[in-house]
Amino acid sequence: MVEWSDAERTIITDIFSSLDYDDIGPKALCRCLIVYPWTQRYFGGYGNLYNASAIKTNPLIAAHGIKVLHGLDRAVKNMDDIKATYSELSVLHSEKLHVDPDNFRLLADCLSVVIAAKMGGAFTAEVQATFQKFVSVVVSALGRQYH
Ligand code: HEG
Repeated sequence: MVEWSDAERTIITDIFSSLDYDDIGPKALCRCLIVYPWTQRYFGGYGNLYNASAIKTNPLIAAHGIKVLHGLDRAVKNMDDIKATYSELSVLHSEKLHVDPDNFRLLADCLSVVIAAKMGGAFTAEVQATFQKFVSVVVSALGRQYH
């Protein structure tokens, strides 16, 4: 069971309440697809992913990035039971989508980079530590049904 201090809860809630999902979601997913090109294999039906500029202007990718970020919203609202919150989503990624669970970490890291770039100096080491803890719990929960 993961324990969250009041300070950590506040940091996570504050980050997500000021987040522009329509901006950050697409940027994080695009970054993942560009930096780790093997992650493109799951989006074969999304049309043109030929290069970085095609990925960044692909409307299906943008829409999916927004959807993923809204998926994280559920963890923010259920911080004390992220594991159960994601059990169905974990089954979906494992059994239906066959997404290699290593990729959850890669996307989480890209999201951290994008949020850090947006927050600038406000993304202090303390904020980063808390955000890292949050995404680690999410990544672990999403990988849960693979074992
Ligand atoms: Mg996944 C679908 C969330 C990582 C590939 N992902 C979804 C959906 C959500 C979601 C909410 C929609 C589920 C539904 O339709 O019921 N994804 C989500 C989160 C994270 C994540 C929160 C990690 C932070 N996903 C992830 C990664 C890949 C991936 C790393 C591949 C590299 N997701 C993927 C694909 C689909 C979803 C291919 C189906 C898309 C579609 O149906 O068009």
